[in-house]
Amino acid sequence: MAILPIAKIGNPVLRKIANPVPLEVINTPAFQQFIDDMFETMYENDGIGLAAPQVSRSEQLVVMGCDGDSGFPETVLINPKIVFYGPDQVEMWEGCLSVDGLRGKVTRPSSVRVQTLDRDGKALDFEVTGLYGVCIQHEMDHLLGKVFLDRMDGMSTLTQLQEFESYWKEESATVI
Ligand code: GNR
Ligand code: NI
Repeated sequence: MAILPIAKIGNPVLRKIANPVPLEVINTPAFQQFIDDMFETMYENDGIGLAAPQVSRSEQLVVMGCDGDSGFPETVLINPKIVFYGPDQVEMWEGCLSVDGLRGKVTRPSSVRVQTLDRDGKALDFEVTGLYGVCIQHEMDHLLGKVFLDRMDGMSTLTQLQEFESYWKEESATVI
């Protein structure tokens, strides 16, 4: 197991389009170890999701997981695609391990249908809503070279963490 260094905004790897993972790679010990390292790195940094470009690997791999009321199960996405966006929108405060100390409000579709491979290379097709849906969209944006700042309507809700705790945590629908 290993905790991997997180690429921060300004690192060009965060702006690249990630490469698909070749099917024959998924079941190799090295790739399975990398998935475990991604989970360890995500938990060490108190994140609820982590995309491979954030650890400087430009590959279409995401790990996610969140305990608690609005939480969701541990999830691995390999070569994921969003095949349907629901009609409704949801606004949520977002943060990013690659954008230290900032929060901002982002409006996104409230439900998405995802087709992906899991960590065994098995095809999955499911629909997600709530924090799970928002997090999936945030992570899949990383595979496109996008961060949540790019998805904000403007910079007027951009907030330093300390000010977020003072002024916005209560009204925030989610736990970051
Ligand atoms: O830990 C994270 N919290 C979070 C909160 C709201 C919306 C998205 C996220 S993802 C983020 C971890 C991260 O940067 N993943 O790429
Ligand atoms: Ni992020």
